[in-house]
Amino acid sequence: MALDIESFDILLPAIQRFVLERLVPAENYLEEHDEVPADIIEDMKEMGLFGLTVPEEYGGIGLSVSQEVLVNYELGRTAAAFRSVFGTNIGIGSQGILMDGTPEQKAEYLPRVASGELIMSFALTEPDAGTDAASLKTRAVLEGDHYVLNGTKRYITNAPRAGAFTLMARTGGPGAGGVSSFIVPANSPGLKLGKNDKKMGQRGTKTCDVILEDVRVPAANIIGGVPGQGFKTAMRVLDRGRLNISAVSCGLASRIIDESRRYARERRQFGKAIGEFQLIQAMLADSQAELLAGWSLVKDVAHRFDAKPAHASDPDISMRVSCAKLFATEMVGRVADRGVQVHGGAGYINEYPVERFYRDARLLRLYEGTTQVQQLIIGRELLRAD
Ligand code: COS
Repeated sequence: MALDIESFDILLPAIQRFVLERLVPAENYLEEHDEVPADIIEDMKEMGLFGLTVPEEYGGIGLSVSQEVLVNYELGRTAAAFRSVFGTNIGIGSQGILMDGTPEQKAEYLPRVASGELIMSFALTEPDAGTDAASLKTRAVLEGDHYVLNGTKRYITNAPRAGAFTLMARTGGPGAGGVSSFIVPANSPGLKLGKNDKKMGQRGTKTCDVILEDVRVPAANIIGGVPGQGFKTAMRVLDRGRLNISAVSCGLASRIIDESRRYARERRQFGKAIGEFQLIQAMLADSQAELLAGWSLVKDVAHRFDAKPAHASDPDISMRVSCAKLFATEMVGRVADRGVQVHGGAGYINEYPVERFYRDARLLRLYEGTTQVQQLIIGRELLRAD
């Protein structure tokens, strides 16, 4: 699956312009109001951003993974909250249906996802099951042709905006094999949202608890129709999600470097622009070299992702995805830190973008699998018997 080259050559510059002309100027509003303006969300729908990865047959644009990372790089060059509006929709929220759903599930949900009519969100994490996702406790008990769900999901991105969740619950015994993925409509009786989480950064993104009390979901809403496959669906979805977080990290690093070099050219100390001092140049140079290394890795993994049979799992690709997430998210952490350093005291002041990006970047090393989870996945694959 890929968008034809001519159309993509129009789409990518259009997204670059949208970021530069619409999103970057709205960053101050976002920071102040903790809200993405409604007119921007409408523009996103019109541009087709909600359907970037949904195949054309379901009304989307159908980007390949290699194209998707290029788009996410551009979206990474502004505040994370803008991408977050539609990011779960085209990413972890709907990919489970796309990868493992039945033809009926795809036909019912994907066209509404692509148009932006339906926001989907991914609900895996729980109060007692974060990194150890296979230990999740939310129970789904079969009663006739429905499952009854009870439990709490935590830190669920876009939950307040979601019309439906891809939600993992336990239908069987302990461990990964007892987990199923469900499509759970947000308006199901018994489903409640907690209050919005107050976060360190990424203002404008919405996360909260999703609380399930005797929520009845048709058995037909198990993704793929077969119980016990939900953990694998979640992991496969996260493989693609983690690569996209890596691309966003690279985009953000490039924006921080641009802000830093602009400041280094303008700011004068000791009678000259601070950019003329080699100690400032050294910080910029380290950031640029690390960015180029990370971005090369992300593009390489994306090409390999596209080359494997669609929706098949491949431990080697998963390992490479984890290398990309590990390197790119740690890299942008260092770049953000240097960005603040180049700005000196100004870097600690909220009106400068680097202060916000420093806080935004911190989450990239945590969500969709911490750095330590990526190390674990890489380590296991390296030590697996040949
Ligand atoms: N694709 C397909 N299948 C996968 C897979 C992948 N990427 N990764 C694991 N699986 C399969 C395994 O092959 C295994 O199947 P079998 O039982 O048939 O052999 C099953 O899933 C269980 O895998 P594993 O034994 O590796 O599970 P663990 O409990 O050891 O979990 C980690 C491994 C820690 C890597 C996993 O729980 C994880 O990624 N945790 C982080 C969760 C996360 O990212 N949370 C963020 C939420 S979204 S913001």
